[in-house]
Amino acid sequence: MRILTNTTSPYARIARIALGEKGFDLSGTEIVNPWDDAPALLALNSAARVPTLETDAGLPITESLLILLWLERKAPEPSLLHGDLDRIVSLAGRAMGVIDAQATIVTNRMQVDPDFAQHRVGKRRIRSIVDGLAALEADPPGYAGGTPDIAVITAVVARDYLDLRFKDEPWVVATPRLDALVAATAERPAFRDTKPYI
Ligand SMILES: N[C@@H](CCC(=O)N[C@@H](CS)C(=O)NCC(=O)O)C(=O)O
Repeated sequence: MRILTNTTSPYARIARIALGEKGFDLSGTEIVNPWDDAPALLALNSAARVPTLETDAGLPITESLLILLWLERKAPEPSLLHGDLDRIVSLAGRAMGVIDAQATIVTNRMQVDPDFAQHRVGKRRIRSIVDGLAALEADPPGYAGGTPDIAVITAVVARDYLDLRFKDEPWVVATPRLDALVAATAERPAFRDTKPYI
C-alpha cells in the first residue's frame, strides 16, 4: 500500500493520521503536487487530488472520509469511532465544515483570485471557519489519551491548518481548548509525522 499526499492538505493529513493510528506502514508515502498533475497521481485518480491511496493490488482508494470508512472495516482495531458514535460523527462533521471552508479559500486564493476572501462565497467560508471553530471551542471533542477518534483527528487537523494558512488574519481568535487538544496529541507519531508544512 502507498499513499500519495502533499505536505499541506488537511484531507490527506486526516487519512495519514488514520493510517498511522491503525499501524499501517507509511514508508510508501509519496509526496506529489496535485496542481502539477503528477503522472503517478493522475494514473490513479482522475480527480488528481490528494489523498490518493493505492492498495497492494493496485486499486485506488480516494476521498479522505471514504478512506476512513474503508480503514474501519479493513482494520477494525483500534477503532477511530469508539465511544459515543453520534457525538463523534456530529463533531467530526463540524470540523470537516471548517476544513472544507479553509480549503476553499486557500484553493481559490492560489488558483483563481488572491482577493477571493472579499467575494460573497469567500466571506461565507470565512464565517464557516470562525463559527465552526467557535462551536468546537465551546464544546470540544473529549480526549483522555490513547487512540483518538475521528472527532479529535479532524478538530486537530482543522486547528493546525488554521495556523498554517490563516495565522495573521484579523478574524482569527484564540482557541485555548482546541490548542490543548493539539498539544495532547502532538507527540503521537501519526500526528507528529504529518504536521503540515509549506
Ligand atoms: N473531498 C476530497 C478533497 C481532496 C482535496 O480537495 N484535496 C486537495 C488538496 S487540499 C487537492 O488535491 N486539490 C487539487 C485539485 O483540486 O486539483 C477529500 O476529502 O479527500
